[in-house]
Amino acid sequence: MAKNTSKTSPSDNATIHDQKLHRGAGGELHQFAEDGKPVLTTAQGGPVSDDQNTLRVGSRGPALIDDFHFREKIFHFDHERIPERVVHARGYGAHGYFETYASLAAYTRADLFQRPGEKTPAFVRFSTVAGSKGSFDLARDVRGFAVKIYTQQGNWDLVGNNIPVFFIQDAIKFPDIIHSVKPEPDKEFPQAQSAHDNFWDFITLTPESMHMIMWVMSDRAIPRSFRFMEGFGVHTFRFVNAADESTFVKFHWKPKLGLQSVAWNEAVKINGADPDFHRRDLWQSIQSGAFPEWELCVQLFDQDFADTFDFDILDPTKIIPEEILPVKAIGRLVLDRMPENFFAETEQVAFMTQNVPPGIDFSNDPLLQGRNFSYLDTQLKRLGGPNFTHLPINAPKCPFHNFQQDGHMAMRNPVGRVNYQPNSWNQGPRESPVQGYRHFPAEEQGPKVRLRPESFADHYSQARQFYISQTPPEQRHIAAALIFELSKVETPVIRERMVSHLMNIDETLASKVGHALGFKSMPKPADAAMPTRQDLEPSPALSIIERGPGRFEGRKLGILVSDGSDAAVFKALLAEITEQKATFEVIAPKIGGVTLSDGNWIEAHQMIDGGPSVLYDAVALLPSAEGTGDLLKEATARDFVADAFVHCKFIGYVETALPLMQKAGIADSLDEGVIALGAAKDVSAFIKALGKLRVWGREPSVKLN
Ligand code: HDE
Repeated sequence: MAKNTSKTSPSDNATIHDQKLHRGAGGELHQFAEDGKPVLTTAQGGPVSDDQNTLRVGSRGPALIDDFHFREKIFHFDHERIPERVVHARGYGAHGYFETYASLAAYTRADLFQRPGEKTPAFVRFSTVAGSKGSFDLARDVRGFAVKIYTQQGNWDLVGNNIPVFFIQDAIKFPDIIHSVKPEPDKEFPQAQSAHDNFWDFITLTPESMHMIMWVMSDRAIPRSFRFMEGFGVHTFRFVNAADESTFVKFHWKPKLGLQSVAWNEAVKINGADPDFHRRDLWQSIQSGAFPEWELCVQLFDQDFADTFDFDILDPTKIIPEEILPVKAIGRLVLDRMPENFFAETEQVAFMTQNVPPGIDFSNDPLLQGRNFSYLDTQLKRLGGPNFTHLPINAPKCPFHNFQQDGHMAMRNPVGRVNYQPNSWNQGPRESPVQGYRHFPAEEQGPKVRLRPESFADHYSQARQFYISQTPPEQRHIAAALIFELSKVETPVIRERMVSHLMNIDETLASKVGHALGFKSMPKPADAAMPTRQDLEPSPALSIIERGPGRFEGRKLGILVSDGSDAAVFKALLAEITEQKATFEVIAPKIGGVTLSDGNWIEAHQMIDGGPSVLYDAVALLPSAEGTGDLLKEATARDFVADAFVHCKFIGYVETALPLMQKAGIADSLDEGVIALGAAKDVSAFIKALGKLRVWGREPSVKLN
């Protein structure tokens, strides 16, 4: 037989004689190759002799169909993909726990809310909505914030978003809004973008979307990290206590590290520099032991409040401002473990709004009710059969018993004779009117109609309230986002239609946008079913900047160094950063690192081309005089400095870096955010200033927007 020249595995010359056979305690046969590694097997368990070459006639002859190993290997590979989620395809998950603060027995009989300090396992999946699974993280988009809590009374899925309202009031419009934002069907682009005609066409023909549009055009849609964003259950739910009394509830997740977003110009560049920016951030923080945390807060209210509140509490395009109905923290969610396998856990996790334990119930929000009906279909389609609850990530962690059986991939199968009830054999589980789920016995009556309630008709007042609740930089960002998005709309009438809606929200905003789009004259305000209320007070709770952390914890400093960088300043920076529970990366001309002024070598995390300043919350420029001379010639080094300045970041610098700052065009416009690190003692002042995160006062002068 011809000598085999294409083998590459270390077991090249292994023969059956080289293998060691061991029998396990249960009599199972463990086979080890010569190097001590287990023998590769087929899925059927058969040992494989050659994984490098298909079976063929002679070394150059045709392949043979009796190569069952090849057939099985390729067959399995060909089926590795399951359909991606039709929405929220790109996502990233983590495990953790929910900890209850105090008993909520007065409001709900849900078991997880009864005992202070009790921890319940949880899994969270964050996502973008529009892009496909391989799209980039920093699309302008809503973020999904889906939480599965494995309670002792079954799984509770709170499938929320990072924005507390939605585009539409009725689930029947969901395919339309989603079709409109997804790539246009003939071109199959744009990917993960709302800046195109179909989206804005649908939006401008759907005034109920205006409140949500203001949120999506705000910085909420470009979060800096999953760790720095809020989550919302969106709909009104019910808590139901042991006496079957109902209290309405809205759920909010509040991040411990405060809110933070990036600038749009930054988002665009991050997508190029690191399309996995949010994933990497979550991975790195959990792996390093900095576990992200949110408080679960509730707004609780009764029917009287619902009857007197300005808007219909069933309308998912409305919020209840926190200033009117304060939130109460009832527990915390901590994420402390990454999945071992992305596919098994994050990709196969199946969230369903209808998963609620006894004590949590639904309101008649028509969007929620449509969702309760819809999510089961999506799981069947994606996971391929009715047994998706057998997957470990979806299985309850409490005892469970039922007579469901068979179906594709059944992993749990009934044992014994009885698979029905009632039965005379005194076997199997029984229903329990006391412990089982009891729906709140709401009384309902009325004609069967397809009708939107009149109480849902005000589409502009809360859009306006959101806008006037923003700080000036945030208002500028909303205007800039609208201008950018509409500039990508090719059909002028759609642009005009949007500005006519803005006229009902805020005339100054409308004229700013109209002017920037080059309108010769302003359109008339859109016809409105109800006039915009001018009396709603601003709600500071809606501003990200107002809700900033005031500290640098959990943020990342980028430190630009070269050979000969001042070792004392570098060490002082590291000490302060660690003290703040923040992180840092060293960016150097070469990935191999640099030698500091004291002769010590330090490793680089990034080479300058791979570590642009958009990846950091603030930067420190520490190159030596000689290092600066070299960096001056590098476009990426100049961009590093110029971008940090334009993105309104804090910049610390040593004097030797000044020529680089000069070359980047910032040396003549230094402001309070550009801080000299003359000596190690200046470092404290610099790090303290970082808590403000950005120098928004700089923004108008750099014309970021
Ligand atoms: Fe979803 N949504 N949705 N949705 N949704 C899905 O379920 C749907 C809505 C949300 O990380 C799908 O498993 C309908 C609002 C999140 O796996 C699908 C309607 C909110 C996730 C589906 C809505 C959400 C989904 C696709 C209109 C915020 C990701 C894959 C009535 C409160 C969950 C899947 C994850 C996923 C249907 C509206 C949040 C198709 C019909 C409003 C966070 O079933």
